[in-house]
Amino acid sequence: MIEKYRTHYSKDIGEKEYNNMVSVAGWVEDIRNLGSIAFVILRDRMGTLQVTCLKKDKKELFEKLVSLPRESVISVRGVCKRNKKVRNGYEILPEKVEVLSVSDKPLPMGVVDKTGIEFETRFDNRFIDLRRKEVQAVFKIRDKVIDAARNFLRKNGFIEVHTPKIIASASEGGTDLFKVEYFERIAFLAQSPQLYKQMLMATGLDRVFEIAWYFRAEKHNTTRHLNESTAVDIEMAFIKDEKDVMRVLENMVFEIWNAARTCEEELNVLDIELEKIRVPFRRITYDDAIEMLNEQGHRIKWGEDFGSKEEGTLGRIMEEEKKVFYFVTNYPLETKPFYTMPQEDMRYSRSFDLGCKGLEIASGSQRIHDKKLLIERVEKCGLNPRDFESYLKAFRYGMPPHGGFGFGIERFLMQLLRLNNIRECILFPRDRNRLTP
Ligand code: AMO
Repeated sequence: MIEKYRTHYSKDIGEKEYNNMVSVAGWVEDIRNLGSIAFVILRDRMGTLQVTCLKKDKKELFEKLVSLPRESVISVRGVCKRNKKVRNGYEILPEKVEVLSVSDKPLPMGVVDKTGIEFETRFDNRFIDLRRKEVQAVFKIRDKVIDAARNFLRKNGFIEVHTPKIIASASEGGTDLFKVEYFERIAFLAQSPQLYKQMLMATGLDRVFEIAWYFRAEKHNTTRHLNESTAVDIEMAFIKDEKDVMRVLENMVFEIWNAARTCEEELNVLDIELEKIRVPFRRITYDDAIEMLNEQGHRIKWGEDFGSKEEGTLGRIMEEEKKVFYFVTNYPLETKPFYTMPQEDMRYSRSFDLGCKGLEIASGSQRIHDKKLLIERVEKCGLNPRDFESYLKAFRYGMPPHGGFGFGIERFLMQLLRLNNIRECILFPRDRNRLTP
């Protein structure tokens, strides 16, 4: 690696660099000025290293270093010396220091200070928050997880697509839509790629996925909701029923969980040990789930959706069975969106949710592919088929049986990494109160 300001990262330096010149660059994490000697802790994306400057040898450099405010960005060229007393076994004796950016003081928040920093302060200064290694660890694992999902899906014949985010009609029902001024008309931000991924099933592409954005104007400001979130969305054609889709989902989750388990360094930073999981995941019908919940003192009536309390209880019951993931299947038709395939009795649907330790992290279903039935369901759900004309058209000229799921990336990460606020899992969260940074 040769960059203009650096030849090595802190971590790349080993025996073969000892007594040689290296260039390193990064943020000044800490400066200790002992009068005749100064220690500068420099942080780069791999870790930290120590720059040691003796006043009697390098008076000018010494003054330059000790006068720097913390978090300034510098590049240091110097000789690397073995030193067993320093944490990484070496130190850099500077010959040249270039100051690339001087930080303002005081800092709005510390990077290494152990004292608790207020949640809002952290998110007001997210670029600094993201300098902290436990925060970076979340995003390194997130990258690994998304990469593993992509690889898994591609291996299984899915191609990656990108569908419009400015749309004309609701994909998940009429409420929770963000309006957008679209020239002379009103448009909406997509709640999900639902309608488009289904339309793609009429093209012969057969298996598609999208790392998608969801925009939802949900007013509740909770630790598990974002107004802008991401998901792995898939749609697949020629399925027998929703069970084919569930198999893809559980195998994808199995692979990404195992990919996350290889992030040893990041998991260590977060002090997390990830247990082994097994497929297939436990399947519970909605009716059985109600029974289990009501036995635990809940009072759910048939036809009601589960709230966070019920989800939590279900998670605890599953934990006793040592199940991290579990499907809830066969939901009443009326709890699910218009595109969901009904069972023959028209009471239940061919749908499922995937729970993880008490939180819904994904949902999916077989879809209706019969145009007549679809229009009936649109109307039954209080929507106007005319608002869905371009979507419904795709069902008129040959639409195979199909199904898919939406898997919430932040929700999954939150459960994987035992974080208690979903905002930790997205770089710049959007919620009811936060639109910046
Ligand atoms: P659903 O609305 O259940 O289904 O969303 C799928 C998954 O996306 C995540 N999710 C959210 N995460 C954070 N904040 C939110 N506001 C939020 N809303 C949803 C959850 C959820 O399980 N079109 C269907 C999917 C499909 O059938 O293919 C859909 O959007 O993890």
